[in-house]
Amino acid sequence: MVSCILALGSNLGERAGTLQAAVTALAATAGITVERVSDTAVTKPVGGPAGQPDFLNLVLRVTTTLAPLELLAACQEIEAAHHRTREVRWGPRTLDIDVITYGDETSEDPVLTLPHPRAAERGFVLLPWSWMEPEAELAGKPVAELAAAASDTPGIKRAEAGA
Ligand code: PH2
Ligand code: MG
Ligand code: MG
Repeated sequence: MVSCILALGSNLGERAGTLQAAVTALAATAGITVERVSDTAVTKPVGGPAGQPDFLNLVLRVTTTLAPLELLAACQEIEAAHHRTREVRWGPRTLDIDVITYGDETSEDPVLTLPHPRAAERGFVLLPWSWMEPEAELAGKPVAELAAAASDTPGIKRAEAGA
């Protein structure tokens, strides 16, 4: 069993329903157990085309018996089930599921770099993670401190329950 952080985002369609369905689908996947779900953050888009809608973002603590690339494949299958297409890098999307950490593993593999190469600068990952696990660390640094330093953090709000 390996403990991992996954980050989910949506800024098209029924965002909250999509995220909920994705959590349910991950929990129903053989070899994945969802241990914790963060509160949902309402976040301004970072990068990508101007004028895209706000995201809803959340993070999960999962344990898994899957290998890293199997976990990635399971995430991509669930993205595909939500009609995710990949036309524009960092463009609007119905569902994005990123593997942020896989145990303490580090990898330079461009298919799945571990930890996620931009996670340490992304408030939309770090802040909901710090809400869920105030003591968490990423590559030896407190996630709450990284969140406080991230340039997009000031624009992030906690979604109302049921939003
Ligand atoms: N995902 C990106 C790029 N920019 N911005 C926000 N606020 N939330 C995201 O999930 C996000 C983003 C690439 O996957
Ligand atoms: Mg992403
Ligand atoms: Mg992704």
